[in-house]
Amino acid sequence: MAETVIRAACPHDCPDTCAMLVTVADGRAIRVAGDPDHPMTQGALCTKVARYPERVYHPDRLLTPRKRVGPKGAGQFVDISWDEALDLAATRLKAIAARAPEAILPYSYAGTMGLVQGESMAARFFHKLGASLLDRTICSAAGVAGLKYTYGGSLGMDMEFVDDARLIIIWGGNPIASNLHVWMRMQEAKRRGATLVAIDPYRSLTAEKCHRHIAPMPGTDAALALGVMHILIRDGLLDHAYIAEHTLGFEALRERAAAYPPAHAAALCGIAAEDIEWLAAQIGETAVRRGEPVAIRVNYGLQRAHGGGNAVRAIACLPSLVGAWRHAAGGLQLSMSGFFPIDMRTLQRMDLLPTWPALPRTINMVTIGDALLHPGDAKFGPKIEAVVVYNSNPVAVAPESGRVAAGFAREDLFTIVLEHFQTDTADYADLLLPATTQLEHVDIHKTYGHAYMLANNPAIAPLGQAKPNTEIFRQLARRMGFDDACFRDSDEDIAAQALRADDPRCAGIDWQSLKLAGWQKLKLARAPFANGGFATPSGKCEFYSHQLAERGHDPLPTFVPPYESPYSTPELARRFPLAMISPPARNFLNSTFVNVESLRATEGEPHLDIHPDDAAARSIRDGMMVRIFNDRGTLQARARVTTRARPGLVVGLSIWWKKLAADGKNANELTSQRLTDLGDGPVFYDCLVDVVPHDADACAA
Ligand SMILES: Nc1nc2c(c(=O)[nH]1)N[C@H]1C(S)=C(S)[C@@H](COP(=O)(O)OP(=O)(O)OC[C@H]3O[C@@H](n4cnc5c(=O)[nH]c(N)nc54)[C@H](O)[C@@H]3O)O[C@H]1N2
Ligand SMILES: Nc1nc2c(c(=O)[nH]1)N[C@H]1C(S)=C(S)[C@@H](COP(=O)(O)OP(=O)(O)OC[C@H]3O[C@@H](n4cnc5c(=O)[nH]c(N)nc54)[C@H](O)[C@@H]3O)O[C@H]1N2
Ligand SMILES: [Mo]
Repeated sequence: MAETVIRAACPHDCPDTCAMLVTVADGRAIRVAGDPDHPMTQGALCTKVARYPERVYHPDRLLTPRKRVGPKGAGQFVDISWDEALDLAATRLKAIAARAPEAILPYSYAGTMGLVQGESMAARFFHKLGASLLDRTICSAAGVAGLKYTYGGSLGMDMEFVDDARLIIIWGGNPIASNLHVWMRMQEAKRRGATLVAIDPYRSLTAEKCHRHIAPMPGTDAALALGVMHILIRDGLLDHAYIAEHTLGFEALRERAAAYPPAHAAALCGIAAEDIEWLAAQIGETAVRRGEPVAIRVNYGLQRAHGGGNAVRAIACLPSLVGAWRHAAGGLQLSMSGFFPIDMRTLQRMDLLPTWPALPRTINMVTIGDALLHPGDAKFGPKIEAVVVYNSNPVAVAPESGRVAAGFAREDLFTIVLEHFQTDTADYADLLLPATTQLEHVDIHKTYGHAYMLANNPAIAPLGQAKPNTEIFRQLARRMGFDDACFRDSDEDIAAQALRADDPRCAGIDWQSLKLAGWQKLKLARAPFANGGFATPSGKCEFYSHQLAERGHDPLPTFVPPYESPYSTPELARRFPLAMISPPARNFLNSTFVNVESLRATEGEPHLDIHPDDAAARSIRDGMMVRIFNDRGTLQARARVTTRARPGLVVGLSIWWKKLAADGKNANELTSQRLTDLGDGPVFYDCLVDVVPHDADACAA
């Protein structure tokens, strides 16, 4: 049988955005592989995405529209036709929109990172409707803000060059699980003699393979970075020329760092002062004394606590202090998505808002639980009457899950969910609409971890009656009577609109060329800030930010303690002495893939890693079922007694589908809806708990 190979892109929320080759035989995708020619993908896919066909052809795929028949949350549906489904949706949305369009809320995130199946036709639809706006903060908002006030945007070094770095600091990230292709390059750097350091409260798969692991308590990274600065300044390990030419506010920063002598910083972080001395000496000696490249790979793990924005800001100052930007293999990367010249105005058409340029209210997606349950107050405004969920699974991924589920259980809420599967959120839908996967639709991708644009050509026809998100919103728009020309754009039209053709960074790249080639690199300088040129108002790396001062924030990076910790809330910490984090499991992608049996089998069941001392104090033995709890909820998991978790820390790798866990819950049962210092992001890893053996608990009850 003839096989064809289609050029595609991995759709998932991961910095690697791989170039994929999909082999199709007789209309069926039989294999997905990494493109061997793509300089980042290098022919390798992660275990999850290598199993993408298993997900696409999974027997549980939603293949017809469905209507709820049982109670909310019970997940009982009957099949209906597309006509019936779209009529029902349009009738309900029209009725609400006639009274109060803001009572309708879209809820979406990064189920696909595609610019077409993400916020294009969907955004046009909700803008035309005048629906509430959604602040899409659930992942990176704090870090994005930290970078914006320091560098002027989500900009940084290109990890394609990290092989040549001499010192690599992996700060709050676990690239073996979440950034595999950059890890492969870091391994190459290691072979060439680079020193690798991990800064992570948990001895992750990555941390155990680094030369040194520093384990601060969660949410304390700003103190660590300020301690490092203190030493660099104290010991004169600075690139004075770079500081003078390309930074703003050094004198003020010097004063700020003076308040963080190593002993003090170390106490805040719960580590030894010697760790901070060692780290500062490594950075200073490599970058300043030897003039060699120092690369810092920051990831989002460290910005999921109260002070997340300031933590990123503090760390982002380090490469400028030592002139690490002078090398292509030096500097810092959290995200480089800001380099991509995307035409958001055309894709999303904000101007379609009936009130334009006045905006409807904005709901922060992190606080969806409270927004659904606390209607009508000053913070949330009018009651939300309808939610349309696509590319997201809020009942599993949003914090304080008990409240999120209670919100979606409201009898007077009309919920539409566009999905591949009957997720925890889909169980609460009134109307469940089957969406296509990446193998079945067109898309175009920018990335946040490298500088390549990618095309996704469809490899197979849609399964069953599944439709692309775009087509669902297109047909809904027609039924709502929206007749602007943009609602007739095909997916290819939208893909062709995505890049700003006039931008020199896209020279030679357009949809036509991309479709054929699969991927093309933006035209960027190899070392983006070697000669300054930051995107801030001053054009410099802003140690001191006038914009932050104007907004009433501390203009200098500072240590903002966690909401929940022994020094910020001693009383709470006596009741709940352990800090819980719930970072990504290697075989899941957020809550995606949890229902793929082979991948779930590798993760086993929900675990909680706990240090032997903390376990002994609670009579917890390895393999025991434990109960984890705080004032927000309770959760069960199987204990793994291990020094991977530092003392005082427990770790539950995530994000499990609640209904696939024995107790129907996941880590978000315990997390809070509070927001970060900058960017209004979530604080998933700012969460005190206690743990007891499950059986003892049953006896006590
Ligand atoms: N396999 C897999 N890959 C993924 C994902 C997934 O779910 N699974 N998720 C994707 C998504 S949405 C994102 S946003 C990215 C990045 O997602 P991130 O959440 O950054 O995940 P990781 O790179 O796994 O790194 C998180 C690491 O930070 C550590 N950490 C937690 N709190 C702190 C802290 O306060 N300080 C410090 N220094 N470290 C801390 C954790 O122990 C963990 O090892 O990964 C993407 N890639
Ligand atoms: N406790 C805890 N909670 C967390 C985190 C954590 O580390 N710990 N991480 C947070 C982070 S970083 C993030 S980014 C969020 C992730 O939150 P989400 O973006 O909601 O991610 P997923 O859980 O992967 O859910 C995406 C859903 O979109 C669906 N989907 C995929 N493609 C399509 C499509 O083309 N059309 C439609 N209609 N649906 C599609 C998938 O089937 C999947 O169910 O979770 C956050 N929540
Ligand atoms: Mo994320």
